[in-house]
Amino acid sequence: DTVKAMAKQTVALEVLSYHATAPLSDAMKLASISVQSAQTYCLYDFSFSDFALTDDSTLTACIRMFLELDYIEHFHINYQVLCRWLLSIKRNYRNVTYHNWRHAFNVAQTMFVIITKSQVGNWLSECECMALLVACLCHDLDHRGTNNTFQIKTSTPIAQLYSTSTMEHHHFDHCIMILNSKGNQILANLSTADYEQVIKTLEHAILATDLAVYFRKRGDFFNLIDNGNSDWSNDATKQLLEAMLMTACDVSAITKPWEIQKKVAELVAGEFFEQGDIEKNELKITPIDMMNREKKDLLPVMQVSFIDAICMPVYQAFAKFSSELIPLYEGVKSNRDNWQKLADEI
Ligand code: 5BB
Ligand code: ZN
Repeated sequence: DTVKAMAKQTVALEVLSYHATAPLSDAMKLASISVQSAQTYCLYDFSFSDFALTDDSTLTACIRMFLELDYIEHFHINYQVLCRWLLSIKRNYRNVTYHNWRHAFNVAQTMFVIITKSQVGNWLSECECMALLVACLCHDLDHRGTNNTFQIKTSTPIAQLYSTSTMEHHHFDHCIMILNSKGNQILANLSTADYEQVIKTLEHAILATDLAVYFRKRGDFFNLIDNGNSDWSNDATKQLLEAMLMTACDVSAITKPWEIQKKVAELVAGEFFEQGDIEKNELKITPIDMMNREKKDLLPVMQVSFIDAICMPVYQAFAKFSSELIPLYEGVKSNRDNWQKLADEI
């Protein structure tokens, strides 16, 4: 209808004024840089962190992941196109405190360890695994540092387009736009069938990063795990597995060594407080505690509830799914202890 058409036009104009793919010259420069070994970047470690890496190293580390998984050969990806696509993805993340390129990069690294160390590859095809890695890199594209509730409350053009999973639909649209941009088409040499499978997986994987979708789906996943399901080969169970993998990777900062978890939690809190500031100063409403700077002492208590309500169940399920994934569960338990100790001090 007319309202939707106008909203679509507004989003398109906004995107045009902000979005740009990377220049070819940058891609040529990146393509000439040598890519270090996976060990050098610690790519196979659950305790990986991006903190010590330069921006260029985050890009070469991504190339290393594609090389290790043999996707460049297998999917006939032109090396310079991969470089340009990665540069474009990076520049289509905004300079927000948490939902920026570094977050997407870390999420992708967790997916990389899971794909390489667990038996998900027994159940998911090469196409599906590559789609999951690409989905991680793209899943928060063009995030503005404000959540779905905020889009709805302030009726942004994106909220007029999508009333549920608002930002996630936008992240997917943005992902498709970059994949279709000249010089950025990493999927150009796939067969039609493979291309369709990758796009379908990408869409449901990115949409699955909406917390509401996780809550809707997780009961079925936990039931399958608890009943000792050992066959993930049908479409419905595969899709469920993929969705849960996206959540496990998205919130994986919660599984990291304490020093890393502490720093990331500060970034998450920082972004929430910035939304709270807008709500207070511009919308003249009282933000919820999580977004209220004046309630920042509640951080440890909130992290404990976040862990109990959202994180622990998903990592517990994955620990049962594959013993190789127990370290994620151990990590979240250890961080829970640390946050609980801090909570007890208040
Ligand atoms: C999360 C859901 N929300 C609608 C209400 C609040 N909760 S919460 O109580 O679990 C909560 C989570 C409260 C505070 C939090 O952070 C304070 C700094 C968090 C929290 N969320 N903490 C984290 O370390 C992380 Br990471 C996150 C994730 C933020 C992005 C949400 C995407 C979820 C995808 C499944
Ligand atoms: Zn995310």
